[in-house]
Amino acid sequence: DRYVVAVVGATGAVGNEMIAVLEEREFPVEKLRLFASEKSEGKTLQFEGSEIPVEVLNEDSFKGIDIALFSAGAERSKIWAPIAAKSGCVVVDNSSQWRMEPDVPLVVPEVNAHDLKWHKGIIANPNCSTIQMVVALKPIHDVAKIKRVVVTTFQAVSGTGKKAMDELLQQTADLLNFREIQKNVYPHQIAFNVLPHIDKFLENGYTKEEMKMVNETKKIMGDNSIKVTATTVRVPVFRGHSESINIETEKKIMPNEVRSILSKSPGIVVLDAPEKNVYPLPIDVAGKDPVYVGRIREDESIDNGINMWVVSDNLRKGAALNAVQIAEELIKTGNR
Ligand code: 11C
Repeated sequence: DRYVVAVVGATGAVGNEMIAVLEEREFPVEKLRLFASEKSEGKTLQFEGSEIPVEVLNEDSFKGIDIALFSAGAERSKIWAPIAAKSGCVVVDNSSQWRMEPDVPLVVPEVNAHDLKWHKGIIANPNCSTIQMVVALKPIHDVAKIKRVVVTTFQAVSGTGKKAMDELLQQTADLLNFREIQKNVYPHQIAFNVLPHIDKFLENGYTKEEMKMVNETKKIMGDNSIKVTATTVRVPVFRGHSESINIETEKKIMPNEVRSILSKSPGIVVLDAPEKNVYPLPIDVAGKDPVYVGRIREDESIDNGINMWVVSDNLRKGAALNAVQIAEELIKTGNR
């Protein structure tokens, strides 16, 4: 069987990656339709050797489309995902719009593919920093039950989108040429700096990004008892989010066992040979699919604790790849 597939938000950083991932994984595409805002009308994008026109959405756009991958922001998803679902299309939505709705599954296939069976037309793709964390947490949770997670992230500017990638490049060039820098995307200079601020601040003093990591983790893992606290930080890296993760478990688990379990788990590559300076780096994982884990060691300050360092390409596993894997799983299990 082949499917009519749409990418909504096709010209964005994630949309571009979705098209590339569909092609690379030889997703059974009968026809690909590409949608973006008016300013991209008239553009074409390459897919499997042909030029596909970029269209603007209207009420009838989804007729005949089987699967739509959305990455056009929460506002557009709010309006268009229900319209798409109503016309019989299954939506995999990369925005934050539907993630915490009780009747919308929030899925990372390695962790909770089983939740796909109760979808009602919309499936949410989690936040990038949450996806790579839960891929690494789940195998540990299954054997030692995680009680609490303390995570600090080091997130690439591509998480914000193309404009932020341009801003990092431009600021770097300007600084090296002794020119004034422009700040449009972030409230502070991002080149040669780190910003402890991702997304909006909330009443509780945390950012939305931090609370996504708290709430989405519980929903994906299907366990509300896991306590999570997060500090999310933007760093001058183009691609690849890094995370320092501290885990407290109910059952004692030693670093060697964690290494052995993770290296057998789907979607994970363990890179952990500190004596040879081997540990995951964003510069090495850009463009790659797995979640990489290293620096696995005991937290000696508590009875049952593990520290680890987790890096993955935020545009691949953190967004486009996870969305395409959801679509593959839907097909495989007959839930499309
Ligand atoms: C970032 N995690 O790196 C964000 C991007 O909820 O899908 C993704 C935001 C989201 O800025």
